[in-house]
Amino acid sequence: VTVSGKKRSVVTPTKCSPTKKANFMQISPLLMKITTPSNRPFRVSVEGNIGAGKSTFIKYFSKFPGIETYQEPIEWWRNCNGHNLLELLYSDTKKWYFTFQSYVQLTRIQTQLSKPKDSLTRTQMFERSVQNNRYCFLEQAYQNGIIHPADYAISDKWYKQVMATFDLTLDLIVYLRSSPEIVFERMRKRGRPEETAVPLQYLKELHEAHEKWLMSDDVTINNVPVLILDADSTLEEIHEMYHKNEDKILGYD
Ligand code: D5M
Ligand code: MG
Repeated sequence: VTVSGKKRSVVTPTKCSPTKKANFMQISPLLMKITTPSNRPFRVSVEGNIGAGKSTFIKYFSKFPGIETYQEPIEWWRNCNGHNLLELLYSDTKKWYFTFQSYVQLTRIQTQLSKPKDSLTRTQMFERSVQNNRYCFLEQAYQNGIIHPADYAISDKWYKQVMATFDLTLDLIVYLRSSPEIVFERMRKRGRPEETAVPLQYLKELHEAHEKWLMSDDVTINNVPVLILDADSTLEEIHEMYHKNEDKILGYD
């Protein structure tokens, strides 16, 4: 499949049932042929359900030389001119979803457009992405009737305009693929006050949204190579997996 002059890597998906352990999969060798535009660092986003271990992943990679990491700016969402948007979102999801989305998307654009702080920076790593907002969270909210089709249409138009105006492209997506039951337990243990009432059903819907987005062969939904890692594993196994894939993840291969 040719996408804007470059080959897209194809990962053959094996179905991940929410109740079964996700399989660790390797990326296709085609991924190695993808080159980064020379005028900017390699851009990788880390994707996965709530509690999949994105922050742990980013912490692990932040110690490497030549990498800049960007955790989700959750504190900005908790304090937008004094308003806790995350709390509003979970207190009345239908009412606040669109509002939350629009602010989160603005912060993601700001983050993803960050100029490298250092001339030696070879890799920028983001926790989630503008692509995620559009094809994962927004999509599931629309499909599950949480947002009005008019709000969906407006978000889509903004997304298209923003993508046509700025270079927000990614070179790699790392998908921390998990089972909803496992991340549900992790979320409860972590105990973020805003998330106490988040039901397992929501994590199941988010899981499906990640699957539809990242396991799809439809290049209009995703044209970025995806590296899939099993996020249900133990921390020890997970570290080994990270170590094995370091060069790919950092764009050194
Ligand atoms: O994600 C942090 C929290 O923010 C978690 O409750 C999910 C929520 N979140 C993040 N992005 C979105 C969008 N775009 N819509 C709705 N909710 C969102 P965590 O996975 O814990 O790092
Ligand atoms: Mg996080």
